[in-house]
Amino acid sequence: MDELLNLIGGKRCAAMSGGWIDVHEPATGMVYARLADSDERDVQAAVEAATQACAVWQGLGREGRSQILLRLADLIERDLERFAQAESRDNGKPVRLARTVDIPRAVANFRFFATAAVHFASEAHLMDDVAVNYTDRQPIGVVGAISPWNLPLYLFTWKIAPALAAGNCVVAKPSEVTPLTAHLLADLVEEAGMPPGVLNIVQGLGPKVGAAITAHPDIPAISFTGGTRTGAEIARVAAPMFKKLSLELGGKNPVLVFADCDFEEMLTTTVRSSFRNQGQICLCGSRILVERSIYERFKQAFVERVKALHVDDPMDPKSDLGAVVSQQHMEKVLEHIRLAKEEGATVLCGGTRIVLGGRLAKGWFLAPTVLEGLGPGCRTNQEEIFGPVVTMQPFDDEAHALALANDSPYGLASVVWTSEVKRAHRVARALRTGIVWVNCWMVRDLRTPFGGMKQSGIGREGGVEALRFFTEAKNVCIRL
Ligand code: TXE
Repeated sequence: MDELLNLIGGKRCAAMSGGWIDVHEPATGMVYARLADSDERDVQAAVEAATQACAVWQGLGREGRSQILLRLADLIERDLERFAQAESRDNGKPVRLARTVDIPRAVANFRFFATAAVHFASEAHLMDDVAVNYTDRQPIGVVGAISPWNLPLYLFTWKIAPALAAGNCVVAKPSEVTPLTAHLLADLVEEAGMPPGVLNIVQGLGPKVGAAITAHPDIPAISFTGGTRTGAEIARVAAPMFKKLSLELGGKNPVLVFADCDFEEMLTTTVRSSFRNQGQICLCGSRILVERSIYERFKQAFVERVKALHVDDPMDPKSDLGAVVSQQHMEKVLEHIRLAKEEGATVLCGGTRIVLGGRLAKGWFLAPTVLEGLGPGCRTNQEEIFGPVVTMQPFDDEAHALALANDSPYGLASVVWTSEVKRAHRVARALRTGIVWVNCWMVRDLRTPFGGMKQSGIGREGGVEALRFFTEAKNVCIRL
């Protein structure tokens, strides 16, 4: 059985506890690897290694660091197929998706931040004849990165690439549910020419490894993506230590469909934005709001398309949906569907587990599910489900659409479908979300700020925002 190890000070090692955690393959429900069950001792060793490596890493300068990160990107690209197969096996997502989105975007993250850091400029403020101020943005030192299971390598690299490019050394923890591609990445670090200790990967459970990173006094900044409850716990522990925090949390994203939209384009994209990655993307639209005049037409066409989606072996290139990530998560989603029925929902399609044959007989597959008949205030429309489940609600006019859309504790992303430019601007301004897509979804420019309002988190990632987060701004004022 494969052993998934830590990377500490350039060495691959098991946990100091000697313990292991089972790692499951969602499509079969079977254990296929074991993971180092690390704890605060491994985090301590990683922090020491990272602290020691800071001088070497910073001494390489932006150009030197950039070249190493670009080499790492090339190596991931060289091994793309291996990474894609691993991601699909570990997470349950269709291999086609891992091959075309997850792994290429991990490569893009390294390429983008490797070059962005070289071009990152800082400000100067001239006070007439009195003085000149310049802002020196220096690396923080050792930073923490804690990432989730839904887009494992993609979100892991989305954090570590800017942190490293900005000159920091990193203690990173992938999700214990999907540790495989971070384990494979660790194998490439030395080949890329990265000095030992610059990137440390500590595998293991959130309440042990994640909590130890959060509480460690020598990690002054933490970038986290995951559940809102975990984000709140990290904020609680970090606040008295005045740590810098970037928290990317959950979402309950509205999709606003106006009658004047391009119907076919909207329909195709809305099927994707609802069920891509089995609905396990924080950006998926889970509350579909449709103008009443086209509600019935949309409902019929949408349900027909959703019923045609092919849920099957993630390794089969024809599969639209694979398995959800864990048994626990499957049960959580099924419990939400049960609750929705109790709240009075009509299940238009799906609503059940799918049992496939052969080696997939014990896999965690769910039918894509469309619900209607629920008001905005019920739990189904308020709580993040994070699975292949969407609700539909009709609206009467723009004001009604906005009231429904903004009636949420979350504020991550929203999608607007309309052909009217003025409406697009008006509605985009009024939506209380950090990201608004108009007539598209998941179109990503890595220079743009990424993050949410309300319970979707604090701070922004991406582009200059990420490089600012991973540096300390120091003003130097010189008398003229
Ligand atoms: O996430 P956790 P879970 C949402 C989604 C999902 C729910 C719970 O609704 O159903 O969160 O998922 C680490 N201190 N999202 O429980 O636990 C953990 O090991 C420090 C949204 O799987 O938040 C993992 O590495 N770290 C989402 C990471 O936090 C801790 C993506 C995320 O896991 C910790 C995933 C602790 N006390 C889930 N406890 C998104 N926004 O994309 C756990 N961790």
